[in-house]
Amino acid sequence: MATKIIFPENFIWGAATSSYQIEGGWDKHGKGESIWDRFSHTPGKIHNGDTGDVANDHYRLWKKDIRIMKQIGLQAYRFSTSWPRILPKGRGKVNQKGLDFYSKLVDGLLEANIIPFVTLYHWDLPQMLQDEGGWEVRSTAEAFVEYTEAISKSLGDRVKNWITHNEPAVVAWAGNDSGEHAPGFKDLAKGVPVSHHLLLSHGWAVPIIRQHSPNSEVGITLNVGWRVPASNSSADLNAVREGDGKWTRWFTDPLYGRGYPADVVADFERQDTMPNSMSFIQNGDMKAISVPLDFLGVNYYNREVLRSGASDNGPQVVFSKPKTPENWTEMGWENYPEGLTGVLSRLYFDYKPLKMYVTENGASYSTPPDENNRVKDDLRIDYYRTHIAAVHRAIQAGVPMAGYFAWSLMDNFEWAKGYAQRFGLVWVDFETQKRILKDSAKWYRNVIRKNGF
Ligand code: IFM
Repeated sequence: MATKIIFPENFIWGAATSSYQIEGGWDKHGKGESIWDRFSHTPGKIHNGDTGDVANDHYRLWKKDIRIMKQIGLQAYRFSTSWPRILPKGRGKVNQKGLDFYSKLVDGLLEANIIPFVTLYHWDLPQMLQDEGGWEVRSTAEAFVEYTEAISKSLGDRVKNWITHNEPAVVAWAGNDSGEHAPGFKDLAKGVPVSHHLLLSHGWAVPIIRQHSPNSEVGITLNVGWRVPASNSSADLNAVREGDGKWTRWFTDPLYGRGYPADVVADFERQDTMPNSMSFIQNGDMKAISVPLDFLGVNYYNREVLRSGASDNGPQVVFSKPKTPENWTEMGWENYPEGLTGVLSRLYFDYKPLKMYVTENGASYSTPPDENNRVKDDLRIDYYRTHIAAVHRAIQAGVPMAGYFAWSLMDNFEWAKGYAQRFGLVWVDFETQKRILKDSAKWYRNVIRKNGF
């Protein structure tokens, strides 16, 4: 007989999205241009020339989307607010219509008995701030404080769960080092100060949120993968140390008061990218960054088995299992649920956050609707089942898990991959904006009902 997996009583079940990936309405009602508008409008940057101009048209269809959340039985919904919708120039005059949109969305969620989890920055920086240097310059962190003021003053009476940043590592390294994301730089020397200013803006924002949103909980969301060496060679072991250092410890260590990890500073210096050796750090910055948090959000998708020396572009991710759809999602990411238990346990026992959420977890499979309009996405169900069980194992090991958010509520704009990758519990026809609950959404509804499976 299958073992029953039942979660703690107050465990929260949700799903997540982000503004640029679903809203559309990119220039509606006074919204300013974001770096993702600019990037997606630049030929050659996004698969198939896709853009987020319309995306899921959620800016118009949000009521329908709340009804869908209700149908799935979601207890919480994690979404992000678009900075240029609220401050079209990044700072200065507030666009009331932008604030009104989120205010109505929050009211709608609360009426539907769904707890809003608001993320302030899920990558859509106002282009005007990018024109002044973007996150590479300190003034962008100062502008983030203005943005935080505006949104937390407006929603702080009703929103009680806040996330400052989503995946600052991806912002820093995919946006400024590999260049795959907006603004598209390929320069580690930019990425390093970008990471610092992201963290600093987080540290400055937390007390502002607490001021305007009493009795709320504030955290940050980090993407943390599970990295293992392809062999016991010192080169492969070092590839894991380096990857973990750059993508995880570079963020977790300063957030938890340990400063930037010395081995990673040395890695960066070896790459000759650190002129004036971290001179962008000013007095008080590290203290601000390590402001105590109420929770840590973790986004987990896959494992990386790393082999060093295979190319000049750093270690290669090697595949040790047959490349079947069960083992590899369509993103080319390994399906490895054990890594989620590992990541959650490691973060908890290393840094002792007060509590933790899985703020994103999910799989890209493009299973289409059949002739009866049914989406039989069994592979996604298997992915969720095994990963949710992995969260449960972390709880049994003593990790204070408070909730789980599926990525994503619905298929959406998957950044540089455009609409080709589908992560949704809900199928979206991007021509007609028709939504269909996939089998995984129905399966998840049962998990929520039973608080487990
Ligand atoms: O779609 C993204 C999301 O915006 C951030 N985390 C990873 C997801 C899948 O790539």
